[in-house]
Amino acid sequence: MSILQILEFPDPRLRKIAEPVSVFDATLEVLIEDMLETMYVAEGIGLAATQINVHKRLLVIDVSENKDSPQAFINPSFEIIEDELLEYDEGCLSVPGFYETVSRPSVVRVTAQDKAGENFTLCAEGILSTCIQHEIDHLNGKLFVDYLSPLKRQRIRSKLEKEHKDKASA
Ligand code: GNR
Ligand code: NI
Repeated sequence: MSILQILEFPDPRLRKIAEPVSVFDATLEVLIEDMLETMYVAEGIGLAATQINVHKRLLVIDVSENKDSPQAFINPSFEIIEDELLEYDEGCLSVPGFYETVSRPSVVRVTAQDKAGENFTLCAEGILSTCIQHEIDHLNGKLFVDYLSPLKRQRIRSKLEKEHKDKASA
């Protein structure tokens, strides 16, 4: 298994729109395993393929306490079930060190394929709902900072750009 490098805001590759997965083979299974390992090492609860510079519609999630419930969603989509909004303090492995409140629909019905290409659907609420919506945003080139004010987003951008510059010259 391999740990993959996670792109960081404002990397323009995070803005690419991912393409549907059409081949369900051993290569896809390896990619899922590598994404899960990368997510666990980074201590995230989700990871979208876009974040590791693979522009395919694929994401992994584990919102369990014991980190023993990995889930992969391929070609995922969702429908809003409950118009009520849930506020959550969101973070992102591609925006390290920043947490801001984002409101999203509280309950969604998610439809996706598993690694064998079988369709499944589930109803998500709470952190699972927030996380799946956050990950599907990544597949569409969207980041949680896009929901913040331009001023907040610019501050985050400047700080991360400085960190990247400092790291590059260290
Ligand atoms: O690890 C993560 N935590 C998190 C917390 C609140 C809302 C969304 C997330 S997802 C994030 C991992 C990540 O960046 N996934 O794209
Ligand atoms: Ni993220």
